[in-house]
Amino acid sequence: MLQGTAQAGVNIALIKYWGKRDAAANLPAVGSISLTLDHPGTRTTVTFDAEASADVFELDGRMREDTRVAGVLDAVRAAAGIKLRARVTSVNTVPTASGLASSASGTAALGVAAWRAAGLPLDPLPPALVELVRRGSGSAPRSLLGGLVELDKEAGDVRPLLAVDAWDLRMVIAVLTRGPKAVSSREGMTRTEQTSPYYAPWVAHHAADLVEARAAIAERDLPRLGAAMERSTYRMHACMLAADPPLRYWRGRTMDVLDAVDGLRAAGTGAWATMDAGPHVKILCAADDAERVADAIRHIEGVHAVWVSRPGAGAVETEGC
Ligand code: 2P0
Repeated sequence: MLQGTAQAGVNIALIKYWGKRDAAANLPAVGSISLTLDHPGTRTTVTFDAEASADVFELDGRMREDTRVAGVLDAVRAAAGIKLRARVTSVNTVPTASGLASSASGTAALGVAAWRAAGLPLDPLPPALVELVRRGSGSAPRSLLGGLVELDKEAGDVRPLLAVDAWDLRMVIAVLTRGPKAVSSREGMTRTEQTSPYYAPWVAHHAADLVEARAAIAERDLPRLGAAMERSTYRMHACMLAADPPLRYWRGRTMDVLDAVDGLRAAGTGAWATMDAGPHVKILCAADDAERVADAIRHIEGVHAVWVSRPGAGAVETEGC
């Protein structure tokens, strides 16, 4: 019996990925820059078992069918030259498929657990592992690394921009729903690519946002990084809103939290918002401002929970569940 367990944190994109240049290889049309968080994310155990006749996948105590899990397991089996079927047991600490980056932490944890279960080495980070994780979920390779991370659109690989403890940032997350989103990111991207007249301009302008964010990170310039993050966010959502039918992941309460962030900034607190394929608002700020930011949004109607996260480490092999 071959077994591995891994833990991966969620990552939040500051400069957004939306759209693919090669759907079959799941290669992105644009690069992205993200912050991996210390939020526990997903913990997964993979057991390749000679007794097992089929792969089985249990998420949060319930059996699931998931072609992406099968794809990751097949790729690991091919890399390791094994044919054994696997039992996969996974625990998610963020709501699944809700726009809180559970697919990134889930796929990264699965990839590392399966890789180690098959006895393959993790250090240095193998390109084949990055690729199979990216094929599972385009945002997931970013959770393999800690701190600020860039995913390159050409090769689809990842590189660290700034280590976990190099910049004491916080991400304050307003959790606005518990349920899954109506349209998956994958389906939403396809619809945007095929129907949004703003998709081509989104791709064309994207490189400048990456340049700006890299420069801001190099200088530890939070207002500059926050502004670049908000621009990338609103451009991505404008492009989605122009799809046919429109993709609108926001709720009224999303706007209420965004108003509160604008209010904080007008009153002199450095706080910048981002949203993904879901209604939740993630607010980037300095460590010293995190409690003030959390207090400003905690009592807004419809805010289920507020998490304050620090920069976190990349996916790691850990003890069994
Ligand atoms: C991101 N998102 O950069 C962007 C911003 C959502 C909005 O990456 O199709 O679940 O598996 O590559 O990774 C969500 O996309 O999509 C995502 P696939 P994934 O974080």
